[in-house]
Amino acid sequence: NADKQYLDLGRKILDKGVQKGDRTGTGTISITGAEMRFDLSEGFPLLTTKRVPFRLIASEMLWFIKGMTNIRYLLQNNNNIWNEWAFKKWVESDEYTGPDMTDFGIRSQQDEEFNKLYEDQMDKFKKLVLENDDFAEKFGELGRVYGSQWRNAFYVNPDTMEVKTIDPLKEAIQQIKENPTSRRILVSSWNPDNYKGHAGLPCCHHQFQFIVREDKLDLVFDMRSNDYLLGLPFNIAGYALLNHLVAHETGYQPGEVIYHGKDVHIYQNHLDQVKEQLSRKPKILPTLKLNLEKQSVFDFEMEDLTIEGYYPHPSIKAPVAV
Ligand code: DHF
Ligand code: TMP
Repeated sequence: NADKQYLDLGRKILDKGVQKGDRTGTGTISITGAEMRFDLSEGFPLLTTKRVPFRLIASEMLWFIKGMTNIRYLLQNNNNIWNEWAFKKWVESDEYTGPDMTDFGIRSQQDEEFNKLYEDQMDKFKKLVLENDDFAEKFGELGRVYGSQWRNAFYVNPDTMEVKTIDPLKEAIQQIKENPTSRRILVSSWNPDNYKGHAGLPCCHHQFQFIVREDKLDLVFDMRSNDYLLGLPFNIAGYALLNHLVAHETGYQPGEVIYHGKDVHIYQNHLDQVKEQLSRKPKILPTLKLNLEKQSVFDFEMEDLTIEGYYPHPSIKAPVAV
């Protein structure tokens, strides 16, 4: 069961994890290395021990699949999960003239007065991204995040030093169709220059691989760094959705989704929420319905994806570390 594995991992982090500072200044409890396996024939792994918003997971996944890296599409779908990382670029730029937003992530949690200023600026930011094309192009853009790595990667030909582009997701799907025994069907989003800040946030789920097993398609995904409470439930369901879509196009049954976590952590300000979730009993998993009239992974839109039979425990609110 998906929830059971997820909760067991949470217990393990609380039990065995070490306290660790982190980039965001929040502090975490962290373990190194974890695996979970989700057999998609047992149901769609959208956790039931808290409500996980499928609509946000689906629009984020379509955003990746369509090769987009600008948050405008997400905002058009009422999806706010990437706002902070685009906002950060704006408030750190010369063009920003509002009140100082240094460390807005932490300060908005600690200082109510500041939080009001922050929310005003964030509203203004969202409106600009939605309504002003020039602004959106400049500040809605997250750079070389998933969409560009999946659909528009580039590499240098070592002999000529010529730069070439490639569509890794399309290539991977092609390989599944033409060369199903291949052990090289892999899409990677990690670039050696990630330290130089070309991505709004260097990719956390940084590679995935498809493996055909008899009549089934498995997907293994790797996460260099994983926020147990907020990110992980999205990541599991997101990759399960991707595997369903690719299996549908290539004519396989969706098999297993296998998770490999590396630095898997619980933020210090998520401990109460995690304990609340650990006290809950898993319920039956929902099912995913695809619009079967669509063939290609690249043609799916939000209205083609529905979740049925989802009766989760209530949602659990928690602040995201920026
Ligand atoms: N940074 C950190 N520190 N943790 C993350 O999980 C994370 N994830 C990112 C970008 N940066 C990150 C992209 N994915 C939420 C979930 C996934 C996600 C970003 C944010 C989140 O806040 N989820 C809330 C609901 C949000 C809403 O309803 O708008 C949740 O309760 O699941
Ligand atoms: P880092 O770049 O310092 O590792 O911070 C990234 C944080 O975001 C880290 O807590 C992991 C989390 N994260 C997820 O868990 N899942 C995701 O899909 C994304 C984008 C981020």
